Amino acid sequence: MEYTNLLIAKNSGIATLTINSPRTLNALNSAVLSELECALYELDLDQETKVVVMTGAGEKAFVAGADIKEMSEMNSFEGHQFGLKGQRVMLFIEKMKKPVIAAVNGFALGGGLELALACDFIYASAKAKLGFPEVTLGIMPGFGGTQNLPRRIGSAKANELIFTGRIIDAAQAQTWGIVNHVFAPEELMPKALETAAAIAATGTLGVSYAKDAIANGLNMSKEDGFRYEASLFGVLFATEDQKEGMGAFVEKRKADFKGK
Ligand code: CO8
Repeated sequence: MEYTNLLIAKNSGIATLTINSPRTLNALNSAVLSELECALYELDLDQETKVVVMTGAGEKAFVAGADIKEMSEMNSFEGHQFGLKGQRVMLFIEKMKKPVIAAVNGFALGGGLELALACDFIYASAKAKLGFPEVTLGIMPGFGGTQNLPRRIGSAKANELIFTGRIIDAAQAQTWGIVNHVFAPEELMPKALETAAAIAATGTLGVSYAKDAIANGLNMSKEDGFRYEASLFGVLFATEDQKEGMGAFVEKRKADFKGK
């Protein structure tokens, strides 16, 4: 499918998905959300794609939030529908078989931070700024931020960030555990792609099942999570990749994974 607001580049199993409306700092309007939903669905089905790296176009922003101009005209019903539409995208990222890395190159505010938090982990540029300014607009986070941020960093730090609307820099976000690594701006994409390549070189079925176990296990009791892990672990023994990966180790050669 052709996209107006997204750029997708594929190379060696890695798809780089760039939200491309830099004039509005890549703000998420309904059209961008619809395209994101389609593009992520396509990438999840795409046999060639093993890892997705998501970033924003331009020098300034990853995504500066949901589109305030569009939201300013919404009634309660439309606001609810818009929230559900954004949440569908965020939940889909969690359910994708493939890892999605957020490369936060600038502002990640409101819905932009929610999008980054929906990804499996975040790398940030040293000039990134992150926060939830929703309360300063008379609203609250609505694309999963009240659920994903406390799960990531605990409720006390999440409360402080969400209740104040304060915007923090990349170093603070790393200290708080929102961001895994901070890089010089020109290093961000090379480092994100390097990590993506390391993931793509593995038996990606194992990665996919581990993502499933982690995401679903967080919503279970520990005992149920262990049981769920064991069942996924067992399924991997029915795959060619398990035979290939272990066979290659025993035969002292490089594994040639097929993803099946
Ligand atoms: N929505 C729409 N347009 C935006 C947004 C946005 N979130 N952010 C920036 N823009 C536009 C600006 O209006 C401006 O357009 P124009 O040139 O036509 O005036 C252009 O992008 C450039 O922005 P600035 O001139 O403001 O750039 P600055 O460098 O001066 O400032 C900031 C950068 C600080 C990022 C500033 O643009 C800003 O504060 N933006 C808004 C940030 C924000 O509040 N984000 C949260 C939005 S609310 C949200 O995300 C809710 C998510 C859940 C929704 C659930 C619905 C139910």
